[in-house]
Amino acid sequence: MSTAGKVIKCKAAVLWETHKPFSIEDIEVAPPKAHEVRIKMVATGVCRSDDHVVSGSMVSPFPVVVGHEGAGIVESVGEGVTSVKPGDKVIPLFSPQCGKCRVCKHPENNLCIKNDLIKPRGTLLDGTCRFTCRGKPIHNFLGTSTFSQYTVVDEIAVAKIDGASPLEKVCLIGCGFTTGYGSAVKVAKVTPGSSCAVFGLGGVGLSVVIGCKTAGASRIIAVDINKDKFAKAKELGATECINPLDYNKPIEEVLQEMTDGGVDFSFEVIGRLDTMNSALVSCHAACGVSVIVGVPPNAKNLSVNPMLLLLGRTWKGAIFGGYKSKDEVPRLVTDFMAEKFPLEPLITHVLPFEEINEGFDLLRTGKSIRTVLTF
Ligand code: PAD
Ligand code: ZN
Ligand code: ZN
Repeated sequence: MSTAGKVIKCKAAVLWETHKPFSIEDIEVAPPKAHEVRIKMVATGVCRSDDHVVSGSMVSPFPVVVGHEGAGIVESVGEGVTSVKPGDKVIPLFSPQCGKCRVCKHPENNLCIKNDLIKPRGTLLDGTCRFTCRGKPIHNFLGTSTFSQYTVVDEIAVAKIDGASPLEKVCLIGCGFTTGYGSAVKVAKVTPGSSCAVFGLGGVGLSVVIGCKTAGASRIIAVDINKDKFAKAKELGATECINPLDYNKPIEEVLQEMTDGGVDFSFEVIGRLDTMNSALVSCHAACGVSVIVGVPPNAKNLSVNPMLLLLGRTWKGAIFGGYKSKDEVPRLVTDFMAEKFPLEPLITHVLPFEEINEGFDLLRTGKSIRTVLTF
């Protein structure tokens, strides 16, 4: 029996407040309104950005259904939807692409003004949510909310992908992989023969490593305080792995000494102010480029000596690897299917959705790279 046009009762992981576990609840998911799409989720990755909401370092209205690295199948569409239809395999886009705003029209940039990242409303574009639980409206997260058996997204925040793609793998293209890979190949524009330093070897940092290798970097120095991450980093292309805890001087000095004054490209993929500074200083003073990928703690400032930039360094950052999501996500899925890059090494754990709290424990204790939750 078709569920189109009806309220769907299903399970979702609701976060009622910060610093609390996810609570698997029975929720109602309203049908999609005009220009919206309701998706049956099949798989979703656990990303540190979701945990930033739990810890309060990323601001979101509560209660909320988080999750933003998912893949699923369209269940029904609202009026006026033309780019996807029921039965299509899709990836929700936490960084949407309206195609009409100043940024969407800019050839190089990607943070569409319709995003819900900068001043989070916790709603869809029309200012309301489609989730209710125990009679209360539940907020959206980044317009995606993938920690639910069903979710509703705006049409500008969903990409149709290859019907043959394995959703329990390509869900990583919804955030971690694309963010890291694009930060190397598209944002930094890593060049053949160059030297790179990657700070933080989680799912996103290791995807930066894959991007640096694809771009032909000759030295990829992986930096992490958890040495258990080094084997995977080497497998994916790191040429050296260093642990800041093994040195009695700042890691930026170690990197400068290792690379004749500093690397060509450095990446901060942790989300800490001190490592953002270290990554900046570890790239070459005159010709280095440093990219911020990690999400910094809310409302915290970094004090930087302008001399660090005056000498010629470039300091930049990007959301979602600089990719225009609706255009590029289907292409990245096609590239994965053509074996242009791997996703499997990033997936260390697969758990049933109901074990979401175990998935977050694995992330917090540094035991996982990516945990994929399946519905
Ligand atoms: P993760 O927690 O899996 O990986 C972080 C890694 O950093 C771990 O291996 C840690 O051991 C390591 N680490 C922690 N502290 C230090 C330190 N002081 N020095 C060196 N290494 C350290 O996270 P992730 O890979 O899922 O995400 C990484 C960051 O990227 C995080 O801040 C997340 O919010 C951000 C992110 N940004 C975007 C974007 O669009 N810019 C998208 C997705 C994630
Ligand atoms: Zn736009
Ligand atoms: Zn993410």
